[in-house]
Amino acid sequence: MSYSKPKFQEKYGNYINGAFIAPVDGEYFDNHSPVDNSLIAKFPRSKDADVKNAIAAANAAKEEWGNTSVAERSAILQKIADILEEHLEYFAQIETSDNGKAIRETLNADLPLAVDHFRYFASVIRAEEGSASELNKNTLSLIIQEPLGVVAQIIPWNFPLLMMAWKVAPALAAGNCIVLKPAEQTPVSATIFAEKVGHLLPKGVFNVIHGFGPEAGKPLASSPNVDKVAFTGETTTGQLIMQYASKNLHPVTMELGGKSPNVFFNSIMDHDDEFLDKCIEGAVLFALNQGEVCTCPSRLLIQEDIYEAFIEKVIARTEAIKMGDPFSPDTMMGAQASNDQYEKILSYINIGKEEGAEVLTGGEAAKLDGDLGNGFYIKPTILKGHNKMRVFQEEIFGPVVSVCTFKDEAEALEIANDTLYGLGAGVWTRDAHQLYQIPRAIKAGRVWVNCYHDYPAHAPFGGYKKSGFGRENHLMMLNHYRQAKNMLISYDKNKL
Ligand code: TXE
Repeated sequence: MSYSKPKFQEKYGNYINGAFIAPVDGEYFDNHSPVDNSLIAKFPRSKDADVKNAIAAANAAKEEWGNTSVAERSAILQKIADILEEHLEYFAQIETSDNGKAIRETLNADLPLAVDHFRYFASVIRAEEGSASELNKNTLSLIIQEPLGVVAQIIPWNFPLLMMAWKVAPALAAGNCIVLKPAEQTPVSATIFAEKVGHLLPKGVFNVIHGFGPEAGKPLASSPNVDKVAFTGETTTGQLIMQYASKNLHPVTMELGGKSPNVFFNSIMDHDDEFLDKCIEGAVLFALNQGEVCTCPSRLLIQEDIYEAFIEKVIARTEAIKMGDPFSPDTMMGAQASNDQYEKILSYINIGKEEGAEVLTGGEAAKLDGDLGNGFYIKPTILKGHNKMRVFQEEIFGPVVSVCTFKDEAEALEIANDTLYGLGAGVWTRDAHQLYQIPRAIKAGRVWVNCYHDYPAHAPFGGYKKSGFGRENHLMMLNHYRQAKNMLISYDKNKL
């Protein structure tokens, strides 16, 4: 099977009230593919007026949608999953065109996970039961959950379709209407999603607004006419969005940056080659999705007595990563998502060198042949240094891992927790005590033990510290999209 950039329209609209609509002031921006910097299509450069129209459509739809039965909503979510699955290869090619990631990842991870997300929330709402308790023989307390109404959702460019699924599936399942703003770097999959599944939903339930953060994202997050703001992106942007939403006292959920430690204890070298191979793969996962993952294991901590032997294997495995045409099924690493991100990553590699970090492999852009030469490719890079360096402390969001050693458990924990962030972490060990005690002591919302980068829909995901709050995935996400109503019913004939 061969894959390529699909054919696109010259121009797309915002998706409002069940139709594609031109922006009010007629302005568009060009969206380019990071694979070869070729033009994909033009998208609306939306402003306040467009955002208001989308919010009005969502508000007009919320009463009826909020009153649909759980069975109806579940059936629609299942159909959405079916359609995504039916067009899996098409969507995978869209994601590769727009984001630059390798097709083997979009086919095997982004799309199947997105499909499963809709299936999970379709199922979980059918299994829910409410709560009723008799407070005394004449008083019944009933707890029911009601949708919030209209939710604003602002998402990033690293997993455009999957981040959309993480936001849209639980919000619809809980009975909300949505105004979604995709990142300006990756507007395509949300648009094609609306084109393919929009007809399944009543008009106004799902709306997509394109444009830039300050022009389209800000009026959306600031609007008094939405009931919640959900955001995934950079920590400083999250702080701004909280300020906008606070004016209206609107609840927010924030999934923000990370600088995740990946900690390897010496027992991994104990007589088990298969497990050791798994550990090496786990260390090299810093390059997954070109390192553009909020949980990228971007700090590699190795116990000092195995450092030389282990890092040698990690370097060899890193150098075996096949970079190249993202549409080729055997390519493991594709392009960075944008020129801005490419420049930012290279500048961090230079910062690391200036700080005195040693480049163990990579450390520069990758020059590819032909049209790919216009794309944004960076070699997977390992920097050796110490945890006070900026390359250990700041989110690079690229295929760059900073490695250091530790003596013992106490030092491993001190380094692992010496970060502003607390999104993900990895712990690799054969020691039964470390298996439990180390992840228990790491301040992060998700700690993988003897694995990494697994994102099942039914396991909660979210940050500690400056990585945000609220949880995505898992049924606990539903409660971020609804509010509890308590009905206190008296059956007493006389007494108040
Ligand atoms: O992210 P932003 P950017 C990191 C990564 C990257 C850096 C900047 O290191 O280099 O952030 O990337 C919208 N009001 N991450 O600028 O700004 C924006 O349009 C309302 C990590 O792309 O967070 C987009 O839809 N909305 C991260 C979304 O916010 C605003 C994922 C994300 O953009 C806005 C992405 C505003 N004032 C980048 N400004 C992660 N950890 O998941 C921007 N937006």
